[in-house]
Amino acid sequence: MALLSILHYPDPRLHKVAQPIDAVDDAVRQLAADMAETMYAAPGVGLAATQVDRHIRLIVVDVSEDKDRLMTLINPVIVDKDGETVHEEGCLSVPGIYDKVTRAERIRVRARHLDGREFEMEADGLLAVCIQHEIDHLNGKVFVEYLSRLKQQRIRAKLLKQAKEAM
Ligand code: K1U
Ligand code: ZN
Repeated sequence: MALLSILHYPDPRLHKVAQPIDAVDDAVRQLAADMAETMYAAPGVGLAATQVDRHIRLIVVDVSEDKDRLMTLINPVIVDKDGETVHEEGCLSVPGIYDKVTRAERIRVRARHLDGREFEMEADGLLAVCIQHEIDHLNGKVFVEYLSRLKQQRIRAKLLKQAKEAM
């Protein structure tokens, strides 16, 4: 397995729309394993392939306390949603920035397992928030885009300054 490097906002590659996965092969399984390792090491509770510069529809999520409930979702689609919840979000691609985002409270998701089988699941709480956040990544959307234009400008300037200082 390998640790992958994570793109940081405002990298334009974070806005690419990911392509559906036609066949779940060894390359996809390897990428999923590397993404899980990268998510746990960060540490984070989710990661989308977009964030590691792979533009295919693959996400990994684990919101459990003991980090023993890894979920890998291929071609995830929200087929039903209801309610509204406001949750403080973070993002491994926007380090050090946390802010409140309004999303659906409960979702029903259709996806494929790593063995190619299709499944549906229901989610609420942090799991629902995290899956919506990761699917946004696959659609080229970063959570800061839910914030005001002024906040987005400040975040962009702060992260560009940090990136310059790290060079
Ligand atoms: O997509 C990502 O960048 C991962 C992101 C997922 C997420 C977190 C919170 C709300 C919505 C989506 C993160 O994992 S940020 C880090 C984080 O939340 C965390 C880190 C360590 C322990 C617990 C949480
Ligand atoms: Zn994120």
